[in-house]
Amino acid sequence: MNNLITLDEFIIRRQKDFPFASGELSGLLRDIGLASKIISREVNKAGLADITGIAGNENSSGEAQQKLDVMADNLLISCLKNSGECCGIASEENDTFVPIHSSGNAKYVVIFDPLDGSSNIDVNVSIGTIFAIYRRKSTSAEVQLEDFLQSGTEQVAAGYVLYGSSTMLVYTTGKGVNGFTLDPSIGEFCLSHPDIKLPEKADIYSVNHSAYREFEPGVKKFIDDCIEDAFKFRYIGSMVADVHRTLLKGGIFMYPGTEKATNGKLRLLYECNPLSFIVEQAGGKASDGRSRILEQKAEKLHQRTPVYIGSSQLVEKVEKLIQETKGNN
Ligand code: AHM
Ligand code: MG
Repeated sequence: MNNLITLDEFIIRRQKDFPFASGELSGLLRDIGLASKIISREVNKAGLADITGIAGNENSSGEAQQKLDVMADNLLISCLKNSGECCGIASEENDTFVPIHSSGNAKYVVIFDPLDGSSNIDVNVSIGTIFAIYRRKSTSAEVQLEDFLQSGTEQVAAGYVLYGSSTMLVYTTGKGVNGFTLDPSIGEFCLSHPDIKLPEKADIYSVNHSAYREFEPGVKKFIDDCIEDAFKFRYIGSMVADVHRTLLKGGIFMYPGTEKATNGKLRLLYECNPLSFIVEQAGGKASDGRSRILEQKAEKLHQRTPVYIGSSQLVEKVEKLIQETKGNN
């Protein structure tokens, strides 16, 4: 118990890092922490829902049972609406952004993927919540699209919550990366991974191999070299879990484009920008194969991008191979 630091306590201590902070950002981070504890509770009983629920779409209390990703989305939206610190949100689950009218002069917008890796829910494999916080740009009464279409370098804070063998919240405000593990017995996130640094050691690669034939030549060559060098191959299929492993053990996670889907699958605003901010803050790199993810221009909310993220030397190597083999087939 001696050195136990809870997430809330840590956030308050860190507020002093920002001389003119009004406490709004701290409040927002605490609200996201609270929402994620509730999501964690629901995720942990996912398998029970079918046992304890009654036929149809209702549970034993007569409430409609929701799919977990919809539940997580609604929960985050209502926590952020109630917080008073956020003037608008955009969620991967929704087509467009939602202005929050009740928030007076709140200056932040939050962009999130409520439950990433959702195809893993039914098979009891790790999933996660990803979030990014930006300062509002527009001055009109209501938030505008431009407030959400900011480049990743403008992020004020970003983080993720991993619902795995334990629940962890990892976040950055641009001054390093810290990780907290949920202690369910006291219901608190406790600092467990202070000042995370992505290891230089880089002998793990992570990619959906089934699309190999459709990758561009530089990416194929990179994968061939990984195999040649006897790298370990790991792929969970939940970006949060794959990036979390990369953050702690080193290596590279990739979701390249293909001929049919030139920009791959993953979303710039909801997934790639926040995770890139974290990885860079931990000493790693994140690229779209040509340039830095965080400098990409956001043109629409659900924009996709190829992504190569992890240990600097591997990201640089794949960028170089892509460059060298451009135009080859
Ligand atoms: P989702 O937002 O629908 O859950 O999809 C995103 C997920 C990522 O977590 C993961 O990296 C990727 O999809 C896996 O895709 P694939 O099944 O094509 O390998
Ligand atoms: Mg997602």
